Amino acid sequence: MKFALVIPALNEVATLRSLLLEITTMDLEVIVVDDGSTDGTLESIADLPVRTLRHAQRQGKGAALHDGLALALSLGADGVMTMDADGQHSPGDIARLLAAARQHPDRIVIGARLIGREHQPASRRRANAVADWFLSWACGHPLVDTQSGHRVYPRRAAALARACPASGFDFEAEILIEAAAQGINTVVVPIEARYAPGLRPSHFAPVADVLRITRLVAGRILRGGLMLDHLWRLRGQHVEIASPP
Ligand SMILES: Nc1nc2c(ncn2[C@@H]2O[C@H](COP(=O)(O)OP(=O)(O)O)[C@@H](O)[C@H]2O)c(=O)[nH]1
Ligand SMILES: [Mg+2]
Repeated sequence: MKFALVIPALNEVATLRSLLLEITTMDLEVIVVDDGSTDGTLESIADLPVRTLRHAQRQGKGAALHDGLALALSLGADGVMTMDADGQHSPGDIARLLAAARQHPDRIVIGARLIGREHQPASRRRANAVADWFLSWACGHPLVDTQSGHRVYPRRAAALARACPASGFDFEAEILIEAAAQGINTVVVPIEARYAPGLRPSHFAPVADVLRITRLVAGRILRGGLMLDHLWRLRGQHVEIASPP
């Protein structure tokens, strides 16, 4: 299978180059989508063998993923991995996520931050748990770490981005719901939650982004007539963890 890797980046000059130096040795078509960075992010990687897209102005993480996924598909990728640019995802996990994608070619692989969860700020952990619960409801199968940006989408799921207008951090929730509606399930690969000291503050706005995600998910549940059958289906089900390669 041929995989592409899409990295959305907003002002990541401090981390992106060293991240890419570890990745460009791998057999992956790497696509960086720069979202109107003003810190020289793109210039800092100009000599590296990666494809780049640039938005003149910030459009949001979802908008960046949209364009990256579309380019990956146009290059003929069978699956598309996504990964953050700020060093919170480790290149050391890439092989495990790809192995899970090969094992489960019809599922979305979620790199879920289950290792060292206690390092995640408590407020973010609570917000994630609430998001996981509502998204599991909307999708009709159990989910964990639905806000994780480290994933592998099979081609069929990546193509659903076209049906997902969300342009911010809500995109990653929307595509899970869209995929579930098409019968595409998920499988989890546990990864470490990395919160190094000195990390730049998150772009995730705790109130505005949580509201956006809640509105989106609640809207889908309401439009689906409350989806009580989904709640029923969730009873006794557990998240499926991919077996190690
Ligand atoms: N393209 C784009 N990327 C973004 C935006 N906000 C965040 N990102 C990227 O999305 C990833 C996750 O963002 P981050 O602020 O670290 O959020 P967190 O890790 O979920 O707290 C990083 O690679 C960022 O560069 C945005 O507005 N546009
Ligand atoms: Mg981050």
